[in-house]
Amino acid sequence: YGYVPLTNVRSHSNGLCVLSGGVGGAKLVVGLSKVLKSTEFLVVVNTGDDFHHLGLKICPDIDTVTYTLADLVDQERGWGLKDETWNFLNNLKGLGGDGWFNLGDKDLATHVERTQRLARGDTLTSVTKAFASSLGVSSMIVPMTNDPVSTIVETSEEHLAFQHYFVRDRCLPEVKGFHFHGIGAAKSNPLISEYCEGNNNAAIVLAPSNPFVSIDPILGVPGLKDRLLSVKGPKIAISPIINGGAVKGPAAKMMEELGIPSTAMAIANHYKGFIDALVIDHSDSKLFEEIEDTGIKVFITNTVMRTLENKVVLANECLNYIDQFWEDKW
Ligand code: FO1
Repeated sequence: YGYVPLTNVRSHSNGLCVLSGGVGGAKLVVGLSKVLKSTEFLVVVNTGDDFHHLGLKICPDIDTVTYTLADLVDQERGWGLKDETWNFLNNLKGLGGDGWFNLGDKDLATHVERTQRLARGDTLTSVTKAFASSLGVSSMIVPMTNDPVSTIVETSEEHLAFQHYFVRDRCLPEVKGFHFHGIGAAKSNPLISEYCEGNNNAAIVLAPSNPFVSIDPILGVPGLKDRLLSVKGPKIAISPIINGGAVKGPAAKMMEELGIPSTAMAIANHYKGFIDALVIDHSDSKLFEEIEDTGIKVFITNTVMRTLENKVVLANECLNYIDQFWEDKW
């Protein structure tokens, strides 16, 4: 991380609830964490990517957000810990074990300890909070639910659990659809409703995460979407599609396979009915009118977050849009 002037720090007393997946969402959350106090925003994280592997409970998006905020994430991969070693994985492979999912030696401690704590009855929320605190992260990171939900990718051949599709099969199978196993019985994290209760004017921000496999599982938890809609602040999404492609991950490929054009316009249509505004990149400025015709307000800025400065600027821009909403300048 480079030098970022602290003059960016600002107050945002209405509160903000950001819905996030892994890598892309974590980048925006870092930006927000540099300009807001940790008490001023709640990060609701997707748990549809979670799975059991080698007897361990793995929560990739929670770990990515936590490691990123702790400045411990491997910047190049976007997930896992920096300065990682792979002795466990290599030895496992040497024994003929299941080595397709890359668990680093340091990262392994997180999964082992989380699995232990869950087995003795702790909730995923309390484990997440404890780990964040141990890593020096004061931001409020909460799983969408404490109950098990698994994103299933329906492909032309078979139904695959998300990590099997994403990591083992390298997103190669053709996507036909998605469903979220267990979601019907999942209770939304009570901390989200509590936050909405205490911050009735909170803004809701959908991070530039994959709409199908990161944001939809969160909005699909029974009652959660309506609870978020009931708060009075603006609901804003940042398009994960920039100039027809995704910065990282399979969002654009998924859209093509589903017969949806991979454009910011399609993102607007996907979130229509939930969002008031969509933040798009300069390179998509030609879509301004077409998107605004749907009744969704459009803001144009730089949404590519390569540097820390990019992240802080985008976070600040989102806060400016939210302020403008209250000043009735939309
Ligand atoms: N992503 C990969 O592409 N390959 C991996 O082997 C891999 C391992 C892994 C281990 C722990 C962890 O927290 C994340 C890991 N990820 C890996 C990332 C993860 O699959 C994705 O970030 C998310 O699930 C998509 O949001």
